[in-house]
Amino acid sequence: MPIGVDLLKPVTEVLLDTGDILYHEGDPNDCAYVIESGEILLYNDIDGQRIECERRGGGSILGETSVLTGQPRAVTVEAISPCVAYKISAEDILARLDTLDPVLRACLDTTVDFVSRFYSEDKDEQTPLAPSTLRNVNELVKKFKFELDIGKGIDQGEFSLVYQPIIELSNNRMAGFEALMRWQHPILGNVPPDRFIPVAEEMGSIGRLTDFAILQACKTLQHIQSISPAGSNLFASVNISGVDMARDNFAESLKQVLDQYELDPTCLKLELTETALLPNVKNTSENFEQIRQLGCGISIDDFGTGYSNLVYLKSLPLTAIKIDRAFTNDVSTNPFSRGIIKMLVGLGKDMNVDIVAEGLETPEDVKIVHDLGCRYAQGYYFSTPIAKREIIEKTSLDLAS
Ligand code: G
Ligand code: G
Ligand code: MN
Repeated sequence: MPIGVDLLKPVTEVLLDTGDILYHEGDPNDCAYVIESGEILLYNDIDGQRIECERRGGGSILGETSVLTGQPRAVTVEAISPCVAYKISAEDILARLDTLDPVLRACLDTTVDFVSRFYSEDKDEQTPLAPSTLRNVNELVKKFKFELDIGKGIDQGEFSLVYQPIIELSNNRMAGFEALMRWQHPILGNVPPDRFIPVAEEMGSIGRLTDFAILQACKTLQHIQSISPAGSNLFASVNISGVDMARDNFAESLKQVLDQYELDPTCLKLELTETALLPNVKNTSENFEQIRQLGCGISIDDFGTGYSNLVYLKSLPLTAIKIDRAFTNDVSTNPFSRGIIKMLVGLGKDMNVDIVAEGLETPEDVKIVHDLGCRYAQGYYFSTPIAKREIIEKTSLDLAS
């Protein structure tokens, strides 16, 4: 389960030259380091004599023992070749530790105890090289790099939103739009959200991405509403992560953006993908309650896939269910898909929740989901996701007709 993003401190990159001291024996511990490349030497200074403990290279973690034992640094650490490392705060490590499976936690605690005793014993003179303890270091380093790139990308304007119209089937008009994030990476080019959102959720930058999406979507909505009074009923749907719901004052920050753009809160809908398990913390239920009190909508996205869970329907204050395209793309040939949609429409009526059919590509599919009773529809048949300028043009044409 992801850790609440407010608990995660940003990862920072540390570059060392040969001879640089990372920390001294006896220093307080406040972080650990994952070494990507280069080599460092761990040593003690005993009565002016340097006693070397061990060398560590790429794929090692460093400084973890004092973080885990809560003791000051047991050794001095010096770079013996140029190093690239990533710094992780002690708080972050301890928060991650709290999420561990209890059996693994016991293994770790026992090992820490063992290692502490090992460090207190006399050493060989030949300074052995410790094995890399992180088998997944490449994967981990890739994530760190990606996370740093996301942070840089936000600062440098590499992220943008595109907008996909959502149609009210009773009158075939645009009722709102879904904001979808795009990332133009300077080297990798266009990186799809399926690749960067999971990393941002795991590493902590999701909060900044969500804030960006909410701000930009509200700005676009205000722009459209200011052009045409008929646009005042249009809504913007923004995808958020389960992790966002665990953030301190997330609902309060939404209110500030809505106030800033003078938007009616009912015009903002948050789409929550049910594949992301909701962190079960106090903040989550408070945020849900406050967001509903504020008047914003809350939709369950991609319903019917992933960790599909009817308990969510029962326990969350939802305003809409978006049926995943897995059930709409074969609706004309598969009676099972039609049955599921029919069931969800019935459930929606009982629960007073709107049903949105996603991923519609043909007029036949649109007719079927309309006949089955879905209120809203979205998909390439109506429009692919389009740029801000285009959605503004499209809405002014649609509203004028
Ligand atoms: O637009 P595209 O099909 O590439 O989107 C793929 C997935 O990424 C979708 O499931 C969508 O919900 C998710 N996604 C797109 N934009 C955002 C965003 O701004 N925030 C979050 N959390 N998810 C997004
Ligand atoms: O998971 P979510 O519903 O947020 O995903 C939205 C994504 O689905 C968008 O990135 C969009 O590109 C994609 N999408 C929207 N309409 C269609 C469609 O009609 N067919 C297919 N295959 N994908 C679609
Ligand atoms: Mn969505």
